[in-house]
Amino acid sequence: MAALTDFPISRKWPAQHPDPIQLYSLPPPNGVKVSIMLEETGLPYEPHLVRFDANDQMSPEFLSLNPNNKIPAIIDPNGPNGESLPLFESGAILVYLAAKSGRFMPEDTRSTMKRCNG
Ligand SMILES: N[C@@H](CCC(=O)N[C@@H](CS)C(=O)NCC(=O)O)C(=O)O
Repeated sequence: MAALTDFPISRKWPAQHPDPIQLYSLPPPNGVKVSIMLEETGLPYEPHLVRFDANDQMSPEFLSLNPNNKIPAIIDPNGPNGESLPLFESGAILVYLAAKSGRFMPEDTRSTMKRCNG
């Protein structure tokens, strides 16, 4: 089972608190939507600023988490089965956080979509 310190990104952005979700991001829309989701779900997280003006997204440490050099990315040290889960792509992160928190995702997607579509 990988510990947070096994991820090279934690060398450039060390965790002050190793238990909460680690967020690597900054405020453009793709970053903000994950920050909003974390705030709305109340899931504890530790933010780390990825500075575009320093080209942080191209650093080997960041690329080890997301080879696409895009924010946002997260590591959940307490992912499924208690294992660390690294994740990138804002949509995938939103779905994961909805599932983890049990919020913002309908239990019955089909009937919800029928209601939306009339
Ligand atoms: N499909 C990706 C897009 C992420 C994305 O485009 N991130 C931009 C900022 S909003 C980025 O990191 N750009 C840095 C770069 O391209 O070097 C997602 O939804 O997460």
